[in-house]
Amino acid sequence: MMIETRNTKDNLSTLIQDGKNLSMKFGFLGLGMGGTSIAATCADIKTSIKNNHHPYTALLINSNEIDLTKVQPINSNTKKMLIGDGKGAGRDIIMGEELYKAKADEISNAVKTQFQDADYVWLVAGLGGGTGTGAVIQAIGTLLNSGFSGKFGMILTLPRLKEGKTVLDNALQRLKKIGSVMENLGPILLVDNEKLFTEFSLEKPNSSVSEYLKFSNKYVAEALHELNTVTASYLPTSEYHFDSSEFEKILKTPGLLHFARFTEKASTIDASQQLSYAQKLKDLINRGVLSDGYDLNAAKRLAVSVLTDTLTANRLFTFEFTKTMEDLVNDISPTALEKPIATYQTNELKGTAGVSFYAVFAGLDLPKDRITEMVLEHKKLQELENQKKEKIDLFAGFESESSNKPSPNKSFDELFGNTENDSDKVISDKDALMNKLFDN
Ligand SMILES: Nc1nc2c(ncn2[C@@H]2O[C@H](COP(=O)(O)OP(=O)(O)OP(=O)(O)O)[C@@H](O)[C@H]2O)c(=O)[nH]1
Ligand SMILES: [Mg+2]
Repeated sequence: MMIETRNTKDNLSTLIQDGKNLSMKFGFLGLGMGGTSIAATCADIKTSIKNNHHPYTALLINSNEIDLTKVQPINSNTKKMLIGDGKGAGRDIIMGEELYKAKADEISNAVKTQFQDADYVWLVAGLGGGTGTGAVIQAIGTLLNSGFSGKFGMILTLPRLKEGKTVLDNALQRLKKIGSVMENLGPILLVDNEKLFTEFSLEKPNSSVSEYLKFSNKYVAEALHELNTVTASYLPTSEYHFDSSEFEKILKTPGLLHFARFTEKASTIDASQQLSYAQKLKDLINRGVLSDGYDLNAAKRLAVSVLTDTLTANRLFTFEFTKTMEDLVNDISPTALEKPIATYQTNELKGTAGVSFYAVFAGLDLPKDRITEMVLEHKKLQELENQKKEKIDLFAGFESESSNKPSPNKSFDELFGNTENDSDKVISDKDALMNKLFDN
């Protein structure tokens, strides 16, 4: 299944992660528990296992001290910052926003220092909580005013449907706000917890949510790093190249960013099977990696890269192959402004690693079906809550046949037994209670 394939450390991904060039030096600004966890994992990526080199860096901001302590970055360049009194924002987005605002100047200075060598910053938040979701708009402001205008994107998680009404409400409020100004911002990479969690739990039914979160964070980090490396490391075999400058354009394209990747064993591949893996690529593009439900027809930009060893490249990258791939992307996104199909080969792979396909789509709208699902779930929960409220009035519509109206002369004690009644407070409480109970 898909997750197995992604998780497998094949030669190719080991090679990609081990000391290749990067298109961009990323910085990660993480907000809240989800945001800091993902940002820390992204910055923990190493380019060379031997040299222990971390090419990225992160600034982790949370209002909950315990949660901030729990995130333990390996990368010693990653910095943490506590906002508020350490008790968290308890799913209150107004509080999350206020706590951030109170430290905005300090954060702004920390951002400038922490990301002075970064080419590009990813603002990371888990949508649904109080801190990350509350602070995300303010943090956009910080980046715009700290020299990162046009040089930042967002990684946002979508909550699972079962996380409850408040979480959905918070997430939808922010998505709506961000969606309305999206055309003026950088790309947004959605990590759909509902989708990934469902796939993960099918794959590993006995695992826990925390195992899932760890897995998904690592998965986001590796996927992003892989894209950043593939675009900078290999020699193209044709005139088309999905290179660093192409990647940079994608990272400047407003709207949703979507991608798919898979690796096929080289031994099972030859040019005559191109239709079958073109179909597989198409299926995986629709299924997506981190999220799905996009209208790919609307993509402004896309790129497909195919990477393999020299031997496989010689028999695979035929004119026919390129044509099949071109037909595929034209079918999926006919109006995209640019759509290079880039094929790469490397001598470093010895014919056993396989063929890796990467497809990236930029400039998409929010995933309609997923947002609709969240809105409907929120509506359903709201209706259930309303019904519950109605139920509180157990005796609504009850009319007594006998006259059992209380005598207004009865004292509180006579009605309710031994209660103090000599203080003003009790008297006014009593009056209020009486009024409420007996509608006097
Ligand atoms: N993929 C992923 N999603 C996460 C992770 N942690 C939390 N989330 C998601 O992020 C949402 C927001 O949760 P948190 O990040 O814990 O919230 P917070 O920003 O700390 O806000 P408060 O705790 O309410 O102040 C959750 O509803 C989850 O859907 C994580 O490690 N990985
Ligand atoms: Mg929290």
